[in-house]
Amino acid sequence: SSGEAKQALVSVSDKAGLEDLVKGLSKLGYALVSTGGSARAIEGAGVDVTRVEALTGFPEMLDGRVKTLHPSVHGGILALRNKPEHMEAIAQHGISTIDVVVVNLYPFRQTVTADQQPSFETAIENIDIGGPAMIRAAAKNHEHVAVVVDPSDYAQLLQQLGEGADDASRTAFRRRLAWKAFQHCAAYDATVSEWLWQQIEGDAAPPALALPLTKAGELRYGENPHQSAAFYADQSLAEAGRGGVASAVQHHGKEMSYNNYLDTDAAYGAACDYSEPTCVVVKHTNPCGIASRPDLREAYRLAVRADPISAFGGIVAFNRPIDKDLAEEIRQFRSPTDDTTRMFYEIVIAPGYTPDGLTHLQGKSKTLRILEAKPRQPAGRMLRQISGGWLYQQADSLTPADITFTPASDTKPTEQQLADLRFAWLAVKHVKSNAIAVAKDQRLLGMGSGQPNRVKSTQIALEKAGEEAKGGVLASDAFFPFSWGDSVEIACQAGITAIAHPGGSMRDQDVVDCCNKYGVALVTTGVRHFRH
Ligand code: 93A
Repeated sequence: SSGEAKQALVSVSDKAGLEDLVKGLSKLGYALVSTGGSARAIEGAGVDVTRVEALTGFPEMLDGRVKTLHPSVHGGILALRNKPEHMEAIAQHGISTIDVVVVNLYPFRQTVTADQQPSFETAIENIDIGGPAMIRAAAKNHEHVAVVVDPSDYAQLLQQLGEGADDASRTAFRRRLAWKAFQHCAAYDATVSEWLWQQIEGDAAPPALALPLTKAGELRYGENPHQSAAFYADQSLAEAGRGGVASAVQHHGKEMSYNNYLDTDAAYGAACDYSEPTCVVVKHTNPCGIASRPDLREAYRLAVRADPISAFGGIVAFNRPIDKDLAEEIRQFRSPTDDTTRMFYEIVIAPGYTPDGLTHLQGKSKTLRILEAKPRQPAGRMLRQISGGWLYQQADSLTPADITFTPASDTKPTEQQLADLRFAWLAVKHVKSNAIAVAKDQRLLGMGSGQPNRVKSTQIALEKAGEEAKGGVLASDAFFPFSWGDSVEIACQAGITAIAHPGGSMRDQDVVDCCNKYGVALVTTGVRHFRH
């Protein structure tokens, strides 16, 4: 603004850091222009401010829907300072340039994810129009305008506008601000559009997807040290309190790695699916030990014993808070295969800790990562990347409570067997396909995972269970492609007394005949739990 004071336009919903910012801008010689609530806050801080109505010669209209949408604002932001025609045009209309734009938007996401659900009309009123218009205009003209959308950038803004900074660093800073500004608007629009789709079609897969993802952390590397990596949080889930492992609090230990996040998500997802007090031990995203017991210490010991070799260096998840006694047990428990060695884990995760439980667990080792997260609810949408795109599906939220276990053989399952089948069925849901789980007395005895051949998964699960398979139950995540000498017969011969599978194979009758031959109880679930 030739000759006159430089102008900064401030219109913020989030007033954090505003006082220091406006005092700093004023000290640097900037004249402040602002909208209603922001202007009142600036006056409150004792700084002079011009109301945007004075600039536009127009009152705020339509309940605030039109506040800043005016050529006096947008001309002042968008004019190219090095183009004489632009400068003449704004001068003709008495518009002066705006050099700094500080805007953050109506808190749409917080509004629609609040515990008290807003009405449709209230949500609509929270869609910011004038704010993004200013942000985008300023970001487009970042060659001449600094645009700030994030209060954590205020300090650096003041520093860059001050005398110390050189032109090259100012230019680079404005470009970075512009990048963030477009990112801010894109995330905002993504949230609005996703909410709108939910109002129309609920959980159905939308025709297009844009997600409000923000980097939540740097990761040292990806699955392997030669792969760079970072971690992005889904803001809409985080703010709705459904952030799961992504929003976990780390109380202790080394930095989380890429593989740590994957494995912890698998472990906690499985643990939180069980309603009884349960411990799950995971290695490489697969549960290798699971046990439910009223006494969590006992659940923990049994979960480790299911496969102590795999549990070593694994992730241990609980669905109940950890107290001092349990912490002590985790700290001292020795390897069931070699009692000179204390068990070592990468991570312990639980929905909470008693104060002395936490102190005790911290004493286990410097490196042990101790996490606390809200009990996980499966997210509505699940996305996975393939080359060239993403796959969308609704989360597999079925639990045994939703499923009817229908007897299919001459021998009917006992109550005890049914309870164990439910337990095993929940286990296979969390094991990579082809998944087979062998369980008895509410604990996993063995599981076979990830084999391309179901017979092989069955053999592995039975081998792990060993002698204990006798009297146990077996669950299969998908139907048995039956032939004699196949999984079902191997299981019957190993002493399994009850089997659950989805059913639906052309060869179902062969499976039934085989179970009848051995007097084994067979139930069908009608649903499967593939996990690829
Ligand atoms: O309703 S709007 O879409 N229409 C506008 O013209 C407008 N100009 C700024 N919302 C508009 N804003 C937004 O008002 C800003 O993005 C900011 O979030 C908020 C600041 O209002 P106040 O200063 O009254 O608290």
